[in-house]
Amino acid sequence: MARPLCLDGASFLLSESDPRRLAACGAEVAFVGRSNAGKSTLLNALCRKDLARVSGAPGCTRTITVYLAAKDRWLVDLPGYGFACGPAASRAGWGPMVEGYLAGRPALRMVFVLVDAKLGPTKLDLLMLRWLQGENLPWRVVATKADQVKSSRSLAQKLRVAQAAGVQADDLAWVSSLDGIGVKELRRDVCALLAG
Ligand SMILES: Nc1nc2c(ncn2[C@@H]2O[C@H](COP(=O)(O)OP(=O)(O)OP(=O)(O)O)[C@@H](O)[C@H]2O)c(=O)[nH]1
Ligand SMILES: [Mg+2]
Repeated sequence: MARPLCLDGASFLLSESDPRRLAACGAEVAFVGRSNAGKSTLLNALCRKDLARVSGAPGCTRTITVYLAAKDRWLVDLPGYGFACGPAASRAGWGPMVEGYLAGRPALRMVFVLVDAKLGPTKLDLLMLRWLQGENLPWRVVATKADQVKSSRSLAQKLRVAQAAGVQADDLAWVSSLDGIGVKELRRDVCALLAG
């Protein structure tokens, strides 16, 4: 019997700036969001190891970075949007790179859109959600850095973020890579999406 998929064995596969050069794979999930939202840190928390480079200075992940969760199963860390640093040429390349990737992957099973739990979705986050809906892609909102919301406020803030993002509170993943809130549940969901 095949072993259940587990992210602990994940490893770096490749880094690419041109989505057209990516090979096909059996199943993949992607992580997108503002620069500094915590995408790379969340991937590390999900895989329980330091796979992805975490930025001290935002805008660190500038290419599509693919990690192999299992044979033919990809975890994809996308460059962040909305941070005005880096050469203008690389900022201008963000749209074609990320949108080209997202729109061109038939095996893409979920796009996790990371938003800041304390701030809620920004205008750019809402634009991304609207774009994903327009493209008919599967997406889910993940509120990150939940440790920065006081526990006494977390229920009310979760409702506020869900409402601002236009989703049901039950559908909003509420996570902190720092103290592990919600990471186990999200890991289980990611494994289920990639399995089969
Ligand atoms: N408090 C707290 N800080 C976090 C959490 N996740 C990430 N951070 C911090 O947020 C900063 C950005 O994290 P990254 O994971 O590099 O963010 P990113 O979305 O990959 O950023 P780009 O690669 O620039 O798009 C780092 O200083 C992290 O330590 C979290 O759950 N809680
Ligand atoms: Mg990153």
